[in-house]
Amino acid sequence: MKNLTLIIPAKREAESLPRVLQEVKNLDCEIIVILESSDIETIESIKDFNRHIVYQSNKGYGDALIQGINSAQTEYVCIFNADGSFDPKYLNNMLDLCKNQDLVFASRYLKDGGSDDDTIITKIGNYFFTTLGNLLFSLKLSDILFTYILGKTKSFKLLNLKSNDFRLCAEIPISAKKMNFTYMNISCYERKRIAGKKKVNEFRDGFKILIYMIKRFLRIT
Ligand SMILES: Nc1nc2c(ncn2[C@@H]2O[C@H](COP(=O)(O)OP(=O)(O)OP(=O)(O)O)[C@@H](O)[C@H]2O)c(=O)[nH]1
Ligand SMILES: [Mg+2]
Repeated sequence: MKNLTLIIPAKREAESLPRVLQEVKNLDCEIIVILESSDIETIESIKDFNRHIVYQSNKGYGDALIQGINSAQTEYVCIFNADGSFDPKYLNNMLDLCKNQDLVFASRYLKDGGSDDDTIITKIGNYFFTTLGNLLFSLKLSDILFTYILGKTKSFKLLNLKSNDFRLCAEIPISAKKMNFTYMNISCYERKRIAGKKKVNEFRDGFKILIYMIKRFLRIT
């Protein structure tokens, strides 16, 4: 996996991030952690790991991912959460499949997939946004908001991503479809967040994503 970089966005993840870095320590790939320079606790928590850290110049989940992707030097990148919910056992297969695709999306809602982290609200939300994405943009995805995505770095950069917040989860597949990228879903089991609090607010971020999708459909953004 020498040709892969894990892009790990982290915000107030002092309890989870060290355990995630420990778990991926022996993988033969690059790792870039993106966080805010003011997040002293998280920075302190990983000082022994000697990892490439990018301090984001702005704020937000999308901003962190865009900066991570732009910093990657390898042929492939994979978005990888700092909360322990992404199981690295899928990386090899995703990397293999990506040889013939621009992007590979992990999905919790295919056969053999699942989640220990979903709540009834996130499950309904995901189903709603996935159905909407498939209807408005003919995406053929089964889990639009999961954002465990491995792709060719060149393709990710061509997407010219702009969303600085969780709207990025919808921007990636919508822009990939508009650019006629090749992509596929693979089944994945999401683990529980190790510790700490999730940063997504289902209602505030869900509303932003809804408005974003409508605007993309109407071509006003
Ligand atoms: N650098 C940075 N990382 C962020 C920011 N917001 C969220 N993250 C990280 O992005 C990852 C995903 O955030 P979570 O809060 O777990 O949200 P999620 O996994 O999309 O949603 P849930 O499944 O509901 O937990 C985690 O590693 C967070 O620490 C941010 O503003 N800046
Ligand atoms: Mg999470």
